[in-house]
Amino acid sequence: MGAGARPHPAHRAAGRRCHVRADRLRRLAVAALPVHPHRRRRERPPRRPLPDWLAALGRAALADAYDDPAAGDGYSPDTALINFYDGDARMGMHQDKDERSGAPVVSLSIGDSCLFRFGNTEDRGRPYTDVELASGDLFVFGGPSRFAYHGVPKVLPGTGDPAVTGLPGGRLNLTLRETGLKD
Ligand SMILES: O=C(O)CCC(=O)C(=O)O
Repeated sequence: MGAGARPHPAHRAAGRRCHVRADRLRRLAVAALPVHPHRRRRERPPRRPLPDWLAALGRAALADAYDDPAAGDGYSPDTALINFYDGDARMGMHQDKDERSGAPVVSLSIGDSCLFRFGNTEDRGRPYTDVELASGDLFVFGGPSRFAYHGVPKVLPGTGDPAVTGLPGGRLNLTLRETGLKD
């Protein structure tokens, strides 16, 4: 996966981070933009299958994060959850527990950087690690960190490059998940 692929040492035993190339980012930003994060359920269009190239990106992220070409084998995400953060947006500490599978969650950042808080599996408090996620960073929640509490205390406005992402401002986060849901 290109420059920045080596996970930060702080995340070797916890979540794992790597980086995605700029041309992929533009493709993802364009694909993601029509989805409004606050659209009410009854207004949602029917679910469409996750594009193969996006699932392949998830598999490549696992192989990269674990330094193991086989780590993505069998990973079959069926859902991409997309969050848009404007300059003031935050996300509180929470665990991702809705999926029926314990398969890893692969999280991709596009646009403005953010402060990402990666915690423990017991509660929302310390110990946690704060890490800046920039556009193109992939963060993998797998193994013992799959159900770690995490959140986004702050977005860093003006840190993204619209020429690369096509996003005029704000931050998009896209998480790949195996939900096992059919529709
Ligand atoms: O925006 C992020 O990096 C985290 C998103 C998240 O925690 C979630 O969708 O559950």
